[in-house]
Amino acid sequence: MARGKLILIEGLDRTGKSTQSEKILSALGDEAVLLKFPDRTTRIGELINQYLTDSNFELPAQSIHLLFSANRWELNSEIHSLLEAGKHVILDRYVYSGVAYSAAKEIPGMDISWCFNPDKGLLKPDLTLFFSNQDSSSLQDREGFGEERYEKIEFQKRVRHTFSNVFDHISDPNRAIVDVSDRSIEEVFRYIEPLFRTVINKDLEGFTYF
Ligand code: NYM
Ligand code: MG
Repeated sequence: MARGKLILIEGLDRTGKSTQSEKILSALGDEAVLLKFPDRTTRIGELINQYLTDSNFELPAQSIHLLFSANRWELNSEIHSLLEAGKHVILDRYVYSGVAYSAAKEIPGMDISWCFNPDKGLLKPDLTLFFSNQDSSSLQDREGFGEERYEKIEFQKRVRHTFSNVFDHISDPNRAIVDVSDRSIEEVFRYIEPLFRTVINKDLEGFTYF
């Protein structure tokens, strides 16, 4: 049986990642499963959720970084099994968010290379779509923006910049940038559908790893 494909939707906060991930899932039906990182339902995920939603719950930047990575590792073998069973796995955020949000804190010693290290060896997606908008100022208008840690315009600007450095650091020919500015949900979906369908129809053997 052909293995399933690993499709990653990445990007800044509130660029429509979750909406499009759901639309890909509906388009693929029961051939696919959708997983979201952080997965807040595990014990590690509960800690991450607490860190994101409770400003009184502090952790060293290194510790929360390693928890986000640990959260990916705890699902790695499940993702592997799903792909081997022929299911396509759609990921809503993954390694690139992990590196970009932490490195954007600009903590001495926590550079991109340090941040990437604990994720080395994780399954590498067959396709990564990076959702980007022209600038972060419209974020202020998005419902709910500002409720969680990291949802601040200044920080988002740094994350945007850091993502592009992360992409320079981690080479990947199977990555595309999707500019979502001024595009409706349907327009974005029409743009990405041929991209993920092409990957799904490919006959790939074996896996690649970060
Ligand atoms: N985030 C997400 C990280 O800082 N590191 C990671 O490894 C991942 C996967 O968590 N602002 C940040 C990005 C988001 C926040 O994600 C919660 P979401 O998709 O808004 O639930
Ligand atoms: Mg969010």
